[in-house]
Amino acid sequence: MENDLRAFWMPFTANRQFKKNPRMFVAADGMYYQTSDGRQVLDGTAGMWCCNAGHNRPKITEAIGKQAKELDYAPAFQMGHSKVFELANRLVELAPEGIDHAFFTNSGSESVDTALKIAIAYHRANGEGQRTRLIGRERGYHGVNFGGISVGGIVNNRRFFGSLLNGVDHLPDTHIPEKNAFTRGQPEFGVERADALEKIIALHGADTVAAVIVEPMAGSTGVLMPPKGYLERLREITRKHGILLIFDEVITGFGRLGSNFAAQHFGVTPDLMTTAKGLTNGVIPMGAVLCSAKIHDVFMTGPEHLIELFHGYTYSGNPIASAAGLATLETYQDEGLFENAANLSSYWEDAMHSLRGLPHVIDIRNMGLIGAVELEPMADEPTKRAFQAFLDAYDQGLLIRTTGDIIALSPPLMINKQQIDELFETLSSVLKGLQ
Ligand code: PXG
Repeated sequence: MENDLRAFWMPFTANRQFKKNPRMFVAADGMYYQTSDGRQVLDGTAGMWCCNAGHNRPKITEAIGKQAKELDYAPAFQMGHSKVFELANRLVELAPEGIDHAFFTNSGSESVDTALKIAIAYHRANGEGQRTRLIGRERGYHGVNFGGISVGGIVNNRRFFGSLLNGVDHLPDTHIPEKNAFTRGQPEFGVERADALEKIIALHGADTVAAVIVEPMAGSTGVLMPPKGYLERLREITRKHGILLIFDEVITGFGRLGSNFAAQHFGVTPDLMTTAKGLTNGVIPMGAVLCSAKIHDVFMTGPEHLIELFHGYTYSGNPIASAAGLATLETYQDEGLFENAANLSSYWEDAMHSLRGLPHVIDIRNMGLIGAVELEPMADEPTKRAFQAFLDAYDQGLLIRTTGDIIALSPPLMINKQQIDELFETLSSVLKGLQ
């Protein structure tokens, strides 16, 4: 077995440990995975925050097969096909008012680097070529390409990879457990952390800053909620200084918080939004950057035969991905999945907070169909306790994600109350058994 598994260098995985004791899925349907040893595992994470409609959804799988037979590939540059235009229109309809255009990519990481490039190029096209600085946030996750890790704030994703992009600065994170532990929804404390932006801007000069990028709710770093008023404050400050605001909605997009996007959930509209994951239910790689007409239109000047933006990918708007995207959005709508997430969010919240008081639990946070349980790290062995919880949960028939000593939950939006009960019964038994 060890030999068979050698060639594949697995991403973000403890390769040697995995290959000694592999965990393999062979099938998936609805809310459940099936393992190679014939067990059903409840999907507590929607794959990796992407299978928002659940697994093996007929509309999506059929659309992919049909499209593959009809038009398998069309060149992405200087050629078109109808589905990608249709999908762009559907996305813009779902987005908040003022977001009018979609640029397609193949992943969240590519969406982030695309958005950062558009922001810098926008200022240049607008006669402000000196605005090149990018501001991210500590503990931010914006994928793994050079732009994304430069504005990102997760130390292990940065420290091994050289000097990264120049001219990047970071806001402080918004995690204040000493004041906000066990908050339901948005925490009370921390709006002043947005004011750090004024200081960063003053340090560099507003006219050198292109964009601020944040996750409206930080997912990968352990589910950190925006404090009340925080996103509004960021919007106010960026607008005042002519700086673009980018929301990285790779996780929060497509119903995760019970609304189309986090922008609508919080009532704050950015200039650009990055998406991926739930766009195609994770079934086919695809991402999209959504932006305002103000940004797009600045590029649409000059001679009409010239390319306006020197950026794009071989698979931007690939026909099969576009068909999968359309079928996914239809499934969300037909089944009322965003509404289901909104309706279940208080049941989910109560279930999350029922874990309070179990061994090692030092914080619980939740919003929409997202939750995190933070565990006290083992002395001298950070991350080990949560990873043990992951292994035990898998053995007991539940898939969870962990980051540091934080357990993150984000089930498919098709989940029902009975499955929520099943999820928390298993998790509670796992937590009770931890060293
Ligand atoms: N931005 C955000 C906010 C993300 O969460 C990316 C960009 C990058 O997307 P791609 O498609 O390039 O992976 C992400 C990805 C986890 C987990 O368990 C989270 C992500 C990916 C894998 C695992 O928290 N987020």
